Amino acid sequence: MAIERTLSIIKPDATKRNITGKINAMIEEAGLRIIAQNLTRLSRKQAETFYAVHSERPFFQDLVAYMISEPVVTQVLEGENAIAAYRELMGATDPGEAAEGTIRKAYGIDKQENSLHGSDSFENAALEISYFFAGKEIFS
Ligand code: IDP
Ligand code: MG
Repeated sequence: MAIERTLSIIKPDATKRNITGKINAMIEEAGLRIIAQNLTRLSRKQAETFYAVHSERPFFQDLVAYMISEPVVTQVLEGENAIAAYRELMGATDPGEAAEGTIRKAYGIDKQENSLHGSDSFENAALEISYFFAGKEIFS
């Protein structure tokens, strides 16, 4: 088993409802360590660049507007197989389809306001961590 790092974002629906601590508790209970964390409000440009892979999708403009509507918490998580482990802990994109015990099942509102982002591959984890944490302190 490899120790990996992944990029997590606690999204605006969760910061707005004041449940970032509850989400962090589930992350820590699952054995992932929060080794960097920052509360920030994304600019439109940052959100568009971060989600550029979805720029042709019909929900893209709504997604960007949502992502900049409130602050987000950006995090680097570390642990065994952290990338896949966090995707599993998050649950399905649509909280209505998310498994019991997942964070999206517990706290997600709908397919857009689903409380979390997690990197989906080793390559994207490295890119996304450098996008938000280049030059910033990361602990491990
Ligand atoms: P993921 O976050 O589970 O990796 P993606 O398919 O990569 O899901 O989509 C990125 C984000 O775009 C989702 O987390 C969600 O906020 C939003 N999104 C995805 N599909 C839809 C949709 O059909 N309607 C509205 N928003 C969506
Ligand atoms: Mg994705």
